[in-house]
Amino acid sequence: MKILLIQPPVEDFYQTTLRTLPVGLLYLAASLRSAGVEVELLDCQATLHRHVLELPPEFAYLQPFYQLANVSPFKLFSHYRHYGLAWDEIRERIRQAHADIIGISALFTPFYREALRVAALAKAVDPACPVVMGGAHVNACAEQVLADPHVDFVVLGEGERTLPELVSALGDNRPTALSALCGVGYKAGGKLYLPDHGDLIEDIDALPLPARDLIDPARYTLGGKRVTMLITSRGCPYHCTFCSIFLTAGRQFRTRSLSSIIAEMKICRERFGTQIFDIEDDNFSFDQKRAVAILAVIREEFGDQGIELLAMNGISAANVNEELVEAMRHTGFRALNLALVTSDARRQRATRRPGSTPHFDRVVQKGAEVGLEMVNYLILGLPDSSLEEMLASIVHLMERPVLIGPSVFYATPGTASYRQCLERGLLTSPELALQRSTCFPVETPSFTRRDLVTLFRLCRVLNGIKARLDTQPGGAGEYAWDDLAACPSLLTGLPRVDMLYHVPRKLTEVEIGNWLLRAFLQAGHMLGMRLVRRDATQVTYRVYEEISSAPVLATFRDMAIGRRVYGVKQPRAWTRLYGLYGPPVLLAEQALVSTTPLEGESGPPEGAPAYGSTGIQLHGRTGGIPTPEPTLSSALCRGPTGAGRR
Ligand code: B12
Ligand code: SF4
Repeated sequence: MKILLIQPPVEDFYQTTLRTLPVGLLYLAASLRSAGVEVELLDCQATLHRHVLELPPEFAYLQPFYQLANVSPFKLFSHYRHYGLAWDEIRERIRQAHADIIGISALFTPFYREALRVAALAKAVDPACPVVMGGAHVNACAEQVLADPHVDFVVLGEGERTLPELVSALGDNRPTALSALCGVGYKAGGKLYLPDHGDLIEDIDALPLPARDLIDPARYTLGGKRVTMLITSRGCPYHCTFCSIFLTAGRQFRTRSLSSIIAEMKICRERFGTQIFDIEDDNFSFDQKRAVAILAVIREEFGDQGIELLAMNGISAANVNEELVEAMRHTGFRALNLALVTSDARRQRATRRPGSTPHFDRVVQKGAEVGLEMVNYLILGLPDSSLEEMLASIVHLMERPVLIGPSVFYATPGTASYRQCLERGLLTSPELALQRSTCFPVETPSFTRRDLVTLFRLCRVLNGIKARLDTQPGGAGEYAWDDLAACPSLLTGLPRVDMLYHVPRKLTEVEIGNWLLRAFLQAGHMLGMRLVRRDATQVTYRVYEEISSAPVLATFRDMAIGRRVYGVKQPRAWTRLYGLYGPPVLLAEQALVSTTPLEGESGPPEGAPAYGSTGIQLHGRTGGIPTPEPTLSSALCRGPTGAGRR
């Protein structure tokens, strides 16, 4: 018997290439091989192939937020793309595999259409070849998946035991055995038969190690070093209302032995040249003593061999103490990915999120002391959260030496949050493909999509400031913002909405970022910048105003005045937002810009003078050239000891 295991392509506004290693399928492949089944892997995402797609009609409402050709480093997303092998190629690869069974991994509810399309291709190639589907989406929406005409079987829970049994039953032509198999859903007599629950493997140490020989290890690199996923435990005992992990991996914390973890790491190093291990456990730190012990054994085994560790799935600070932070730092962790979700105590209780903000702060303090670069994941738009509460979370992280990792809430079927959204009519559409972060799918009476977009962009802007603080020379004490962004060598003055700027060369992302940040800090506006044209002698940009929420920006300003922004790599580097200039004034109040639309975007009017001393020309729609405001430029060029700093 031969099975073809497929990881489908995804269609979205972005892809995180580094973390697409199909470790679930590699576990399944290893178990199938142990049972004597021949396995081929078709990882549709193991390619750099991507192409732009027309935006599906149900996504059209996102267009105003994702401006194409936006060159701002604070942009959210732009094109909707297909990431992975093209559909024709997938069909051809399925045809060439001549498999007896097709197994498809459907991990993501929002990408269910991609998984079903792969199933349809498989049936088009060979209608008699059974198609089996498993993965987190199947556990969330088993009935819908099985109802699809191109899916013959679904497997709930973990598939390492069930799939080989199913393959064996199909190989021996024993359809009667199906109902006896744990976790298998099937069709008979026009009816769907779904199991009560999926399989949960108690002794995960007994599982054969993932069949990494089926992938190209050189495809997954970070800074030129090979990286792989490592799973040391499965399951999480917590009940966070938005999380669907329990549907697949249960609530029992199941662990692997230290010797098995080390054995896997050794194989990865020796056979595949792995240097970085990304621990993707559901809750790595749930048992702190165990986590510390794992790290001690790794140090013992690989001491000076340059092993690096990551936990990109995020670690809940709830179960992290000082000893664990130190052990992480001493065992190859350079970064600590935390997952506070929200700093608001009421929301933490409502979402049953473990831990507290004061404890999170202690972990951050320790992380900074030992030199870990930290990022913290926040969820924006949880049902019942208020704008003030989300802004407070953002400001909290702004004032800590962590990058802000915002994720927009989406509701996964099978979770308490999903039920809550359904009951209260919070889903803007019943279409499950929209239940992804990039779709901002949930609005409530307390916040709109525009609010969420603004909050999301605000996080990017604050991270931009943090990054600038990190590139400044080290040392204790205050870092003045005007040293960092107010006097960039190239651009003077504030960028103005609907102006064309003609520049002798392409601006760097840092230059564009500095300039737009200045508009944000001094004028309180979130601007974008579009590359309009590029020829041999000049590059033309147009500045425009991003869609943003005035209440969010106003509340943020009120909260942020006099507060500090901290760097990440240099935790003691900080600046005071608005400290130098006081509360920002609205751009409109400066009355610098006419609102008449541009007459085409063809180039500057004849004789237009250079703006500032940098060769940049402004092109206003009325043909007139607005005079740069002298007070602004002089304020901008105050030296590092300039007045006004608090
Ligand atoms: C790594 C990961 C990613 C990676 C991508 C992984 C990949 N392979 O492509 C990245 C970081 C890119 C990612 C992104 C997203 N993710 Co993610 N991700 C995970 C994570 C943390 C681990 C997956 C994993 O490897 N698990 C370990 C292996 C062993 O388990 P497994 O893959 O589930 O496989 C087992 C079973 O499911 C089953 N099985 C799986 N496939 C098959 C196939 C067959 C035929 C059979 C029989 C059985 C079977 O058997 C396997 C072995 O036991 C999971 C959480 C989790 N613990 O699963 C979330 C998870 C899958 N992600 C989730 C989501 C929603 C997303 C996003 C869509 C969120 C968003 N931004 O909107 C994005 C996608 C964005 C994008 N544009 O790419 C949700 C999915 C829930 C759902 N029903 O939709 C999860 C469950 C997280 C959660 N908290 O709810 N993710
Ligand atoms: S701690 Fe993490 S894995 Fe556990 S339920 Fe909460 S979000 Fe899910």
